[in-house]
Amino acid sequence: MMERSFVMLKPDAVSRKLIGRILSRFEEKGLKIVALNFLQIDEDLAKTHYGEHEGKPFFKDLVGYIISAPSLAMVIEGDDAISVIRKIVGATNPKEADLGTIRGDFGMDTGRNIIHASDSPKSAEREIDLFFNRDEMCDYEVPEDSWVYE
Ligand code: 3AN
Repeated sequence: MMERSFVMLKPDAVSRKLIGRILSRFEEKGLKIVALNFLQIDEDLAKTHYGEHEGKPFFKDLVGYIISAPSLAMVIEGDDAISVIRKIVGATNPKEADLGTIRGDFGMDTGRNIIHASDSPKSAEREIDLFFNRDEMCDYEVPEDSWVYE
């Protein structure tokens, strides 16, 4: 099923100049970027985005980390995109994430885990709405699609 997921390269990914290498992984897989926004997230948006973690011991540090430098927010489309992207991203703790995943290859610490990706269709919808207007997403087809999907 065609799905859209919300993905965000966090401040560590941007500041460590990993944007190109990480975006390449999604493009090479056959997924399609349909929206991009480079922004410095403010505290209100960070707290809303991570609302489910409010009250947890790491919440304050998580918000501080997310607002500390620019992030790259995006919407990525593909067949079963939400679960495929979670596999590409890897486990929350980069030390435990499999090598070959983004977190497994680029990270060391849960508090600096490089990237966010929606964990369900419901979160994807909520997160996309939080970061993008409908008219900021592009519907487009490329000839390569017929070489990616049967
Ligand atoms: P994921 O990003 O893999 O879906 P979540 O949703 O459980 O993981 O956590 C959201 C974010 O909160 C993580 N990406 C990480 O930055 C932070 N986080 C989660 N658990 C911890 C923890 N035990 N210590 C520090 N930060 C955490």
